[in-house]
Amino acid sequence: MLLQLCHFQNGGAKTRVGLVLAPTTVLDLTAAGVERMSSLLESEDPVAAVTQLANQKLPRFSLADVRLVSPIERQEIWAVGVTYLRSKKARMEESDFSANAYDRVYEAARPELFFKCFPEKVIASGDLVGIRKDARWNVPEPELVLVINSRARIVGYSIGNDMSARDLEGENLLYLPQAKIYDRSCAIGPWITLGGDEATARTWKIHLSIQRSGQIVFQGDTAVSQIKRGFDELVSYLFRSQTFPRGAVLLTGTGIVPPDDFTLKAQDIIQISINGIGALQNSVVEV
Ligand code: DO4
Ligand code: MG
Repeated sequence: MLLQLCHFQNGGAKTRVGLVLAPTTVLDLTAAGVERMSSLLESEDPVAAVTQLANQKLPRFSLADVRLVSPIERQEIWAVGVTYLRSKKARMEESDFSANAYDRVYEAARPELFFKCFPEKVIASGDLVGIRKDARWNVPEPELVLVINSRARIVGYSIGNDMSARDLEGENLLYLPQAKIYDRSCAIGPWITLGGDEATARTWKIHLSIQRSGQIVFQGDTAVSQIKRGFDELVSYLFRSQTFPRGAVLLTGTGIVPPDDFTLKAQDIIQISINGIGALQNSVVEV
């Protein structure tokens, strides 16, 4: 059974932990004493812990009446690149002198892992996602997110947008951090889904649509099954010679690439959905 854990605010500034009871209700787990989502993610059996809490009589709210907040608490945000053939081809086309690097990393044993941001920089579903003012080719990267606890165990999944400035990335590989890390460059949400194993996640499909002035200006699809590397392989490289006492989240790469003449504009609305999880929606602002 899949369970969806969210962070929400109900009028006040306090962020509460909730269990989403599909399709429209949130059960308030903070009323049962859960102050941090990580206490559940770090437990021996997160699904059993949440199921036990859900059996209590707890306050319920309508999803429409609460504000969803980023589901990431204190985990570092990492990403992996060039995990889909589509991404490798796009990267090779956008870059003159780095093309060979992308070709090599796609085939290499060691994946391309990069630091994306600290949790304070992650924006929630419904917030504004950023495009860089000093870039001319900005795109969303819709990605499945692995939520990993401090013991390197994948305990959940979410939806991520690894916003990227392709002109900077293509100009010089050394500009990758600037292409990837800036204000509002990472959206994750709307919640964390517990209870799915890798085999289940590999049946999921990812859909991206971008609306401008009420019209869809791009849409595309991919399948999680197209990710070249196993989830355990990715997590084991991330945890090599490195510990994550507060856990980590890992964006698993993009398999949807808009055409080369497409760039995002302020006020575009980006929607990324993964069946089995939900939908992440953000409109775009220049930063
Ligand atoms: O080196 C480029 C990063 C590529 C990336 O973020 C992706 O494939 O998703
Ligand atoms: Mg990416």
